[in-house]
Amino acid sequence: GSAQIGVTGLAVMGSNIARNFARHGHTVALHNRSIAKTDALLEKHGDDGSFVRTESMAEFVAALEKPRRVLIMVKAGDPTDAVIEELANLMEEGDIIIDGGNSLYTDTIRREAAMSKRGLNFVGAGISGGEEGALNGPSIMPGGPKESYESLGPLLESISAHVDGEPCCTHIGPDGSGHFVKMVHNGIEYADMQLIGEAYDLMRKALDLPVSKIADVFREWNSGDLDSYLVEITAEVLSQVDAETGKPLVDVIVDAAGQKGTGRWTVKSALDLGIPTTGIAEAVFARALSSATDQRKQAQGLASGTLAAAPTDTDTFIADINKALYASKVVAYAQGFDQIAAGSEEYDWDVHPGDLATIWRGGCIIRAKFLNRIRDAYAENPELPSLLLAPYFRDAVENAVDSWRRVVATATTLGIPVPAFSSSLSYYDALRSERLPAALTQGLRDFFGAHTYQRVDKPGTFHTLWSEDRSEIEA
Ligand code: NBP
Repeated sequence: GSAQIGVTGLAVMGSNIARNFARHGHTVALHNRSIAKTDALLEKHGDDGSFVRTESMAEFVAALEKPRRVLIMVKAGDPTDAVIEELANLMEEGDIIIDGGNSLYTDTIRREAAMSKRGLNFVGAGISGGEEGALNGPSIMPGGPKESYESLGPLLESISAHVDGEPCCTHIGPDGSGHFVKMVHNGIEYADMQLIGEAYDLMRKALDLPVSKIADVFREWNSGDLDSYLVEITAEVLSQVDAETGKPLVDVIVDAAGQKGTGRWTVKSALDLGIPTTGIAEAVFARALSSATDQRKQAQGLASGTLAAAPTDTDTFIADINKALYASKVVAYAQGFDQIAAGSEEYDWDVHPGDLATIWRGGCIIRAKFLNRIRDAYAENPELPSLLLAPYFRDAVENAVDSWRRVVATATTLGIPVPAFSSSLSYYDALRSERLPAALTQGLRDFFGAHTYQRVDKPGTFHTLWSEDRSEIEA
C-alpha cells in the first residue's frame, strides 16, 4: 500500500480530518462502515488531494504503507471497540491505531494495554475544534507510547492548527493521558461557556441592556484580555436576529442546555481524584438545572426577596463584569490544571502543563490569548502550586477582586443566579484563608464517629472522650 494514513469513520469529523490530511499532501486511505459516506466524500471533495477509496477493512489495511497508521473517527464506546478489534486482527506488529474520538480515558488505558500485548501501538488522541477545526487545523492531544509519536507526530502536527509557527499538537504522555486532558479541556469549555452566560445574564437582568448592545460589549471584550474564540462567537450568536420573528435568536432558543457527557466525566474524575474542580462542576450542574424544565416552571412564583440593589452606573458595572469574568476564568483554569496534575500523578503520565497551554492556544474551542499567559506562568515555574499563585495571575486577580465581589453581591441582592462567578470567588477566598471551618468539621467527625483530629500545636492524633469526661486522649 502507498497511503500514509488511513481514516475510518467518515462522518463530519472523520471526513474533515481526512480532507485536512489530503490537503497537506498526504495520501489518505478512506474507509467507512457503509460505503455511502466514503463516496459522498470523494464526490464532493475528491479534488482536495490524494485519496484511496476502499470498501472493506481488509482492503483499507492493505492500502497503507508500513508501519500502518489508522485514525479511527467513529462514535465513542462500543463502536470504537468493534472497529479496533476488526483492525487489530488485520494489522501487524509495529502498526499504529489512533483513536481520535471522544473516548473516556479509562477505556483508552484498557485498549492501549490490550493492543500493546498484541504488539500494536495504540494512541488515544483527543481532538478539539469541532467540524471547522478538523478541516482547517484542530488542537490534537495524542497519548500512547512515546515511540509511536516519532512516526505519527509529524503527520499530526502537519494538520494541526499553528500559533506563532508552533503546532497545536504534542505528545501528552502514555496511554490515556491524551484523552484525559481532552476531557478536562472540555470541562474547562463548559466552565468558560457558563461564565460567559452569567456575564450576559447580568447585563440583561441587572442592567437591562438590549441583546444587540450586549453583543457589542462582547465584541469589544474580544480585543482585550478576554480575547478568545468563545467570546468572539458569543458576539456572533447574540447578533443573530431570528428571520421568522425579528427577535434576537437567543430569545427564541429554548433555555435548556444539552450535554454529551465529557463535562460530567470531568467532574466524576475530579471527585475520584479529590480535586475541587468547582467551576466545571457548577457549569455541568447549571446545564442540568436548566434542563429541569418542569421543576423550573413550578418554581417560577417563588419569592425573590426585597434587597434588590441595582448597579448605579452601567459602564462601571460592565467593567466589573469583565473583571469578574476574567478572575473566575483564572479559577476555572487553575482548577482544571490542578486536576490534570492530579491525574498525571495518579497514572504516572508526566504531563507538562505548559505544553497544554501551548497547544490549546489554537484550533480548539477554548483557544484564547489568555493561554499565552498560562504558558509563560508554567515556563517560569513548572512546579507552580496553583495558577492563582503565578505572579501575573496573582496581580490580575488582585486587580479584579473588588469588581468580582461587587458583581457577586449585586447579582445576589437582585436574585440573579451566578453559580460559577460566586463559587469561583468562594474557592478563591477559601484557598487564601488562613483558617477554614474544616477544624469544626473535624471536631464533629470526632464527636459522632471518633474519627480523631490533629492539633495545631503538637504532633500526634487525638480524640476527645465526648461521651465520658470530655478529656483528650492520644489516639
Ligand atoms: P459520530 O460520533 O456521529 O459517529 C458516526 C460514525 O461512526 C459513522 O462513520 C458511523 O458509520 C460510525 N459507526 C457507528 Br455510529 N457505529 C459503528 C460500528 N459499530 N462500526 C463501525 N462504524 C460505526 O461522528 P462524528 O460526530 O464525526 O464524531 C466522530 C468522533 O469524534 C466521535 O467519537 C466524537 O465524539 C468525536 N468528536 C466529535 C466532535 C464534533 O464536534 N462532532 C469534536 C471532537 C471529537 P456509518 O456511516 O456506517 O453509520
